[in-house]
Parts: sequence; structure tokens; C-alpha cells
Amino acid sequence: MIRKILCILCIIMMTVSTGCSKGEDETRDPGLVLGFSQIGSESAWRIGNTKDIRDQAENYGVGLMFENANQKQENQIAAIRRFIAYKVDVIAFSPVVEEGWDNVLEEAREAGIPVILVDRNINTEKSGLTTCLIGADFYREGVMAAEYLIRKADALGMDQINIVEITGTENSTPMRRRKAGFQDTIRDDPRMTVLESIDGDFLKSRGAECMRYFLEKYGDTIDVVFSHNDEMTIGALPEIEKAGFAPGKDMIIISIDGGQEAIDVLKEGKINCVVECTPKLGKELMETAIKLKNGESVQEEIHPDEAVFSDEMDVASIAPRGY
Ligand code: GZL
Repeated sequence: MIRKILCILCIIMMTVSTGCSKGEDETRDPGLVLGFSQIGSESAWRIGNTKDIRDQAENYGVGLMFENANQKQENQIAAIRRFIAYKVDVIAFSPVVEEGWDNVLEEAREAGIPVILVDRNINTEKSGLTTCLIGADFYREGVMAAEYLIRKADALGMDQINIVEITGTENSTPMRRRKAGFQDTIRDDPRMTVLESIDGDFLKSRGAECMRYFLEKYGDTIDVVFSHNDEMTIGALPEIEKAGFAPGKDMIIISIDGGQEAIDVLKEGKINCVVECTPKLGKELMETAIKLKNGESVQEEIHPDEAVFSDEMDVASIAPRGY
């Protein structure tokens, strides 16, 4: 009887100490410490990405050192140096821009700490600075936005299409790749003209400023607004309405991210198309970090599946987005 009680106590003690309970996923690794440098809190997408990473760290029993860089590259570099000093097992970060990471990533490599890129990429001449990129195919997102516009223009019988583009943060991967995918897809369509493209930095306030500038300069010649994220789109809409235009009707509005707020506006008919860019990358991040700690090989790139939501579908059927 005593042996039986001792045995039960042992099981309870192990569960309590490791945080694991019966039936937990065998990939949990309570011994893993992951340092993560997040760009900031600039959008619903980013806030959703942060929440998912925190939730998944909890779910996998991973020790998470989380730092918010408030949109500044120097803060990300300092955070990565702190992770190196702390001797974390794995470093992960979402680089605010693509260039300027070689020195700090060399330091991580010299310290023997593997680095995972989350969401965005870096641009470097050096090989082997990072182990894996987990994030969207931004070029494809730009292509899907343009493919929607071509279908819409065909359906409306438009023969001249003037586009203004509100881009994301200059020199960031999503800005460069969404722009390229969109432009490569419309390039051979003689109806399409991009009147101007300006940097909205993925911010709601800048989206409004950019739209005010476009309305003052181009007025009713604008047929399409292509915005690189929902935050800037939501900021632009009231400016369009203040100028006397009906967004979604007088102007075709195309956005990217797919957060709940933009989907609700799509359902109201004020946005015509929202290309999905899921922020839910935490599960893949934790599983990849655990594999690296265990000395296992990992995929070089992991891209989530993504959809397009638009006025071509029954928008009422779009499930809650969770971010
Ligand atoms: C895309 C991500 C972008 C989002 C913006 O994966 O990097 O940054 O589209 C966010 O909302 O600010």
C-alpha cells in the first residue's frame, strides 16, 4: 500500500516539476530556452503574432525570453546580444528590415546558437547565418492581390485602371516582395497604371496620411487602392469617405493580412479583397526550436497556407479570424 502511495506521489511530483501532464505532446521540451526579438506592436497582425508565440511557448513548455523592439533595428540587435550573453539555446527574430544583421548573426554563430527567422527575411551575402525561415510567401500574396484586381477589372469591363499603392515598411521583406509580386502580375496588362507608391510603414496613421496625399494629388482619377496591410487600409478608408467617395464602390480596395477588423469591413462592402497573411507561426517556431536543440535537421523554409477573401465569395461564411 505504501509503495502504491509513493508511486502516485512520484508521478504527481514529476508532472508538477516539468509542467507536463499525462498525454502531453512528446515534443515538449521544458529545458529549452528560446530568445525571441519581436519587431513591435504596430498592427493587429503583429499583436496576434506575439500572442500566438507566447501561447505556443506555454503549450510546448518552452522557456521564452521575449523582447519588443518598438520598430527599431538597434533594439533588435541589442536583444540578440543579450540572448547570446544569456546563452539561450535558440534565437529567433522577425527582422524589421532586411539588411544590417551580419555582425550580430556572426556573433550568434560564434557562440554556437542557432537562429530562426520568423515572418520576415534578411538580405546578406554571407551563408549559414540562419537555419530556417518560418513565414508567409509575400511574393505570392502580391500575385494574389493582382490576380484579384485583374478578375475584378474584367468583371467591371474597366479599360483604364489607375492604382495608388500604400506600401509597408521600406526595405522590409513583406514590402519588397508584395510590391514585386503585384507589379510582376500587372506588368503586361495595358489597362493597369500605378500612379504612385509611397511608404505607409504598416501603420494606421500613415495609411491615413498617404491616402490624404493621394486624394489631394489624384482625386477621382484613382480607381484602386492597393495597401500592404489592413492597418494602413483601415486608416485610409475614412479619408476616402471624407473626400466624398465610397470605398469598395467608387474605388476598389485591396488589402493584406486578413485580421478580424478588415474582414468585418469586407463584409460591409468597403474593402473588396483581403489576402490572408497568417500571424499564427508559433507552433512551427516551437517545433523547429526543439528540433534544433535536439540536434535534429530542420526545413530551410516553412510557408503556411494562405487564402484570399473577397467580394467574389459569400463573405458571411468567413469564420472568426482570431487576430
Ligand atoms: C507580414 C508582417 C507584416 C504585416 C503587418 O508577415 O511582417 O508586418 O503584414 C505587420 O501588419 O506590421
